[in-house]
Amino acid sequence: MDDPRPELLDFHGVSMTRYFTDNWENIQNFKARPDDILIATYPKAGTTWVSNILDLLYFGRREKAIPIYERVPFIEILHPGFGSGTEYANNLPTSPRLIKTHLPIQLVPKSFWEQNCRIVYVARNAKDNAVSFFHFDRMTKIQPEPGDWSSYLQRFMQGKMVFGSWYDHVNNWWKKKETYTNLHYMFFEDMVEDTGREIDKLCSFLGLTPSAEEKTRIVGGVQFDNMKKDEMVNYSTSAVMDFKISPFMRKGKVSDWKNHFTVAQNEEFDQDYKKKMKDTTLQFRTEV
Ligand code: PPS
Repeated sequence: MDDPRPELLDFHGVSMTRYFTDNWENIQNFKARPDDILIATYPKAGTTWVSNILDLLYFGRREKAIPIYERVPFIEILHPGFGSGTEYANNLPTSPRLIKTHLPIQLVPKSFWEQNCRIVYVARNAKDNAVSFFHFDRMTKIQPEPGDWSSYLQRFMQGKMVFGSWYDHVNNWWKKKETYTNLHYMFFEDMVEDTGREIDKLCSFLGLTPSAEEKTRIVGGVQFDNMKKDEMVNYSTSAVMDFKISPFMRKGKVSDWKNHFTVAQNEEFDQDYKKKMKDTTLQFRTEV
């Protein structure tokens, strides 16, 4: 991709880039179906992991190899390297349709709410999320230049990331759970700790009853090392990522933040975190 990297822009109070706003009319008018399942996350929280799990639960092993970003369209994207998310979603032959979004809750197309669609939200602790996002922005040509780690972390705290503030994102989706029962809120750290247990919870939310054999196959298939090798989920087929800089399936761990945060950065971050998260019951683990 020879296009220059995009600039951050302010979109209804949320930092975005044109790749996620250029198709806005089609996004807002998207017609969700009652059986659609929306996979919602702040970027780098475990979207691909949960997408792969859901795809395997519903459709098993597919005969034809199709990359995850076509199987689970990213509804708000519009870019030559990825196509249009709404078009992919509208042309999905599957039922249910699995659809990915990183949108903060207030920007989600209203038909998902009107149709009372099931939504799986995945959240990841802020420190690891920031580290993962930093490496992703380094290697993904359609993201703004990340700059150095220290300035990146400052911008993370200010919410000047693509898709806005992590703090607002995870909190507003968490609040929604109080009034919208078709929302299953998951944590990346829980998935790392016990993938099988989290798949069981997911299945009970979705009303699925896989056989013990099927479950074992899925739990094994979605382990980090297996997904890292699988070209259909590891994004190695994407033209906009430079794996020489960093792979998409990078480490898949909890606590990698400890290899990035200095003591001073950690103190400043913790102080700021306490202020921003003081009114929520939402709790994250930064180690397991
Ligand atoms: S994206 O671009 O927003 O869709 O990225 P997303 O898929 O949400 O997040 C990518 C991070 O999730 C890690 N990952 C996994 N970790 C453990 N096990 C499995 N199976 C797995 N699949 C994806 C991936 O490695 C990225 O995290 P980091 O910390 O960068 O490794």
